[in-house]
Amino acid sequence: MTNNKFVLSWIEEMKAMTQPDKIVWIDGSEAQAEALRAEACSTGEMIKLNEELLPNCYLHRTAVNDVARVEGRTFICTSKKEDAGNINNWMDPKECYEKLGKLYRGSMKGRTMYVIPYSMSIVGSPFAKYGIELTDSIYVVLNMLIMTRVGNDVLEALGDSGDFIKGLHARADIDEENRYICHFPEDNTIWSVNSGYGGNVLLGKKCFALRIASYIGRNEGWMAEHMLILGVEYPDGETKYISAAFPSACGKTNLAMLIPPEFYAKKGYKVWCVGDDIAWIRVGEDGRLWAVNPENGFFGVAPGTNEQSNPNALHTTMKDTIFTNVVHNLENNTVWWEGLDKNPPANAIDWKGNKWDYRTYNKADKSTCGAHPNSRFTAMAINCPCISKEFSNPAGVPISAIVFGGRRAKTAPLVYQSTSWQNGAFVGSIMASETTAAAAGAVGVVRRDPMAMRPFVGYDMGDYFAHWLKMGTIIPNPPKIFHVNWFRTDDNGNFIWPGFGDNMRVLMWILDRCEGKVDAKITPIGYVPNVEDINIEGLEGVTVDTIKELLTVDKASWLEDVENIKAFYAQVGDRVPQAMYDELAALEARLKA
Ligand code: OXD
Ligand code: MN
Repeated sequence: MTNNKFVLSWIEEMKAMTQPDKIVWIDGSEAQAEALRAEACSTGEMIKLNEELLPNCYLHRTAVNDVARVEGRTFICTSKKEDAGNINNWMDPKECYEKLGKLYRGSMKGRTMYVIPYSMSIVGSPFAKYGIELTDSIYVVLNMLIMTRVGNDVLEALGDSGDFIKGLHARADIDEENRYICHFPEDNTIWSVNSGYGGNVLLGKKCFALRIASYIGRNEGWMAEHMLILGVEYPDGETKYISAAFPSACGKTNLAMLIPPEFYAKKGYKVWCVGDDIAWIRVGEDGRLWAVNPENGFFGVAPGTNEQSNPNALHTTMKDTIFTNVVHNLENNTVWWEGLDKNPPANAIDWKGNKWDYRTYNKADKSTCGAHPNSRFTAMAINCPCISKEFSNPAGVPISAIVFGGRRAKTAPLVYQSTSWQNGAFVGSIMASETTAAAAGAVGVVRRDPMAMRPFVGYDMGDYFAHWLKMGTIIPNPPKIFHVNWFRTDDNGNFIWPGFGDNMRVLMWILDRCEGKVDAKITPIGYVPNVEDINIEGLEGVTVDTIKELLTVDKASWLEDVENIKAFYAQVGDRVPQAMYDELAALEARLKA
């Protein structure tokens, strides 16, 4: 497959440690993928679904103790602890290699090691970075074939170079106590052991495209961000692009695939999805920021996805998809999940592989769900009805606006605009989400999640803030930075804003601001829309008064937040740039004025 001595000697070393019976190189061909699917079905690792209703679709169940990313067992292994920072777990690289080496030793005996050469971004493009993942899981191979660009052309593009990310994954015993997801940014290496769950084992995604890439991006002067990218096409055919960061479980995939409200659709507006999770962003020759989605597919949360919430995602999953931990509908050999429709199958198997009686389902008790709340679909981006024609453009798309968002019951207004790049980076650094509380109206616990990157920055968070500030000095024509909150609630705990497709109304204000087409009101936190500038035409139940309520800036709750931010900055530690403290002090002063 290759004569690259860096690749071959590393594989030899990993082989000696893990001792597989054989090694199979993944070439990206359909014939090989088909043979692997058949093999996975023969062992029960995957179940082939109804070929007529869901062509080329499969179901997989993980172990019951292995259903999500494990932040507590995720480590950044830099030689100096302070380079990983206080927010990350750290392990000494030498100690980590030794510890995990013991877990890997002989773990592939009787098994096959698959070698997956893959590219994040278009092979050969200026954004492209290459990786090789070694794994003993066919499920991982088949997911990587959807999520990344895999095959011989990657090896050709790599040539003799040693510049690739070395990923090793072994299922071992799926032992929770010995599960580790470890990153060695100084060695371009990722080691994952004792898990089979996507976020821990599809090493191109969170591990490479965010944690390792954020480290590389800092050194090389670009950004790897936890952002969707979407394009809004105007009736005259021009398209403007927005990238947006939200913490996990805030509806990123839904926003990325938004269906315009009828009011806009009738006029000819369209929304196109470039990416739903990760953006790699560079300064282009024209001085603007340009972004690509380095992935090739979507690893989306299934529950709650339906014809109303996200028809585009649902249609994307109708073929060539791997479903993980959803309900197996035995009536027609298809799949089901909570929130898909109101017809749970009568004859079904739940995500744990047990017979499931939907009548035992109780919304308040997650353990009665048929599909795991974090069950997933792995689907091809090109199967998405609203995939952007720029999805495969190696140059990426120019970004007009960066949007940050969180889930805040009271504090953040529907939308506000920062006053500069530095102020916008500050707005990103104070991003937060509240856990949804059980009692109606009660406000949950605030988790600060800067730029939605808390679990994904591959180095010190303070240095990451500094990188954002530094980027501001090298972008001649920077995008404007905004913050949105779709989740404000009334006194009874009900969401005030309808969300979903109607979020486009807010995006249009954002784009109008970028064009200088609309005025705004300055407040202590930044620019807020004039009430009449959020278009509510055709929106039932939302009045000018509703918008007024959604746009209020409550100084008392912001001052409370300021205290929480101070505590968080202190936790991040002494590398938080002075400019961020200056922004915080200025915010406090404006709130108190
Ligand atoms: C994801 C996440 O899976 O952010 O994308 O958790
Ligand atoms: Mn994500």
